[in-house]
Amino acid sequence: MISSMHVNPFQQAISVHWQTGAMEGREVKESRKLLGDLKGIFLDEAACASADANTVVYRVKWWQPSEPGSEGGLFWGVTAIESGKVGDECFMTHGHFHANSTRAEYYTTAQGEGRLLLMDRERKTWAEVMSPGSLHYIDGRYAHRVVNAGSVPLIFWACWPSDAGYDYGTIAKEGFGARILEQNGEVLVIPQTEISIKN
Ligand code: S6P
Ligand code: ZN
Repeated sequence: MISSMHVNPFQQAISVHWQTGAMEGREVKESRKLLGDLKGIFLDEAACASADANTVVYRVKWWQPSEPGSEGGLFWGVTAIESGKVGDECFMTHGHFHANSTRAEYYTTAQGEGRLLLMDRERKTWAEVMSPGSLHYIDGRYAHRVVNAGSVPLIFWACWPSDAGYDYGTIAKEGFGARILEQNGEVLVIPQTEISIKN
């Protein structure tokens, strides 16, 4: 018989379903980003303005068992990005640097097809292909954004340190060094320098 002193209070507090991205539990937090929240993020501002601002672009669920900012803890979350485009550009996350550049992160894809855009402080940008089972180690120095390049929701799990923090401002101001467009069924990684006229 197991005495109560051996019962971990966290055990079974949260449950996840790998494939669907379901994550349930009293302490699970939830947020969603609408097109209207992502103004200035997409290239084609006219297309963004003419679309319904209430369109859901992505949802995030996460669990933070330790205080944000505290050292040594880990957070766990899932993001589901809808399939869709603004002009030729695929739906994507806002993207961020970690406020603490020594704090790395893991992503792993459960469903869908996409690209993980990574960028260093010199704006050098590259992409990793995301597909079911792909595992991505994100160095704490790199900004990260996920783009849904497929026809179903892109779902990925993430694990990151409780004191990673967020720097959204740099991306809001300067964007990434490349964009993911879909034209005639082809997914293209276009360097920002080649599309600067439109931005
Ligand atoms: C947190 C982690 C993810 C993102 C989520 C949404 O470090 O990278 O949970 O927060 O994918 O992206 P964003 O850029 O809106 O935070
Ligand atoms: Zn992150």
